[in-house]
Amino acid sequence: MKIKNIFNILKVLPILLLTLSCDGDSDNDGPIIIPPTRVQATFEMSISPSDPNVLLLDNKTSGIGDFISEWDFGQGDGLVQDLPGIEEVRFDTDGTFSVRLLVSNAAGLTVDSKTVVVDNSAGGICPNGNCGSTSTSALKDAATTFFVGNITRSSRVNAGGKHVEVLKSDFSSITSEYEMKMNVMYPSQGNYDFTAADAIVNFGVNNGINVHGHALIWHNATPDWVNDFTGTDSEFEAMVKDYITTTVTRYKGKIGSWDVVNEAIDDGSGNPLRNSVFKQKMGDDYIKKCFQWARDADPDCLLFYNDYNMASSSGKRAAMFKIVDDLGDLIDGVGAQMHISYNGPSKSNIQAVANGTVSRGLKLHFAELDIRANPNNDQTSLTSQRADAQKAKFKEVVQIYNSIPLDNKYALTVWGLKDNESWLLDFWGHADWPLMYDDDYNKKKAYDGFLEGLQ
Ligand code: 9MR
Repeated sequence: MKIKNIFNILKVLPILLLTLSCDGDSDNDGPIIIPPTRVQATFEMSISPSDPNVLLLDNKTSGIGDFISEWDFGQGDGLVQDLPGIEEVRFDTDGTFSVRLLVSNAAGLTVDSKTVVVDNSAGGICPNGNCGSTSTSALKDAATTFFVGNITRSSRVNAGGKHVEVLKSDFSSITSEYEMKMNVMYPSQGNYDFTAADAIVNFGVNNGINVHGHALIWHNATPDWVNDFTGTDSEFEAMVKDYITTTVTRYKGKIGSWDVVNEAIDDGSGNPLRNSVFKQKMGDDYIKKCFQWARDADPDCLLFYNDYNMASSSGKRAAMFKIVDDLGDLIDGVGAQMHISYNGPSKSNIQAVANGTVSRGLKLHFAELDIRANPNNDQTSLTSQRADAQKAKFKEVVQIYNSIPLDNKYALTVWGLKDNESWLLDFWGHADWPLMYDDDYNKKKAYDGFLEGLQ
């Protein structure tokens, strides 16, 4: 609904023709017609300081000659002519609107458009379309009894910029998203490559940020030469021992913990051990051997077993605790990946992971937290209702973690900073918004959920 009155003075002016007189020594002498230039529609918008449901629209289009500017406020009222000064437009209804400025002259039509999101439960028109948090509390400062982690990449820590700024301001622990896995650190036999891992570890050390090592052994990040290993089984085992010893020793004293083995349990019936190349060549006790070599290389480093679906599958959880019990003193903690959704698994199933870990006197790492807001692909944008539900789940997870005894706490690691960087988008192949920051690093409601979970 437009506030100010519209008066219709259409400024249709003639096409600009410029006639120049020339010397006359060319066959092509004569009037030169300079065609009108296209004028690019441009506008700026802001929220009225005196009314959070009023948008201020400022037509910034400039150019040579005359042009007509018209607005489409995206509320079904058609086109209205732009008037001198700033337009004030009310947006009272929740929803997402497309505001367009259409500018035409004799050269044609150009359009500038911007999206307006209104969420009255979040206070009216959302700044930059972000109906999320305006909190200024840093996560790491609010969480005083455990590390708040996130993932990173060497390219991102090397580039600096906003990613690094947010990591440093909100997080007290980092995990390499993929560069501290065997396929990257040990790409060919006898040739280690720690370039990327070094960059990440050094970034953590230099900035006083804990580094969690992830992950020494994972069937899904094993280089081809290891999967196709041509030597004997004892040569294979010696190779794995050398890899673990070399890697853990390299970062001794620099990183606080390692996921020694990741995702060793199969999802199939009975949750047996996955039939990985490590199991095939080293036997069922390959996990114990790997933990022993890691322990020997750095006795002060916390050693974790890390796996997914710990909350949603009681069978897998039981298989995980069986592995953990068999490891005895070789293991310090359980890494429970938290790839979950706004609507599940239930609070009691998440609590069961915490209870099982605490009752064994182990540290708990809620690892790889992301909360899908669109698991059934029934949304094209993050609605206010879904953002609220996602926020509630973030709060629930943090509350459960924050309530365990101090001795069992270690870290809660979120698997990604901004929504558009999440691995889930490619994995599921449709839109989702599973993290705490939107694509522009604005804090979402999920961020407030995390903070509220700490209260
Ligand atoms: O998010 C990670 C993705 O960028 C990597 O390509 C992939 C392979 O290294 O690993 C992803 O992270 C996985 C994590 O290491 C273990 N649990 C499942 C995560 C998602 O696949």
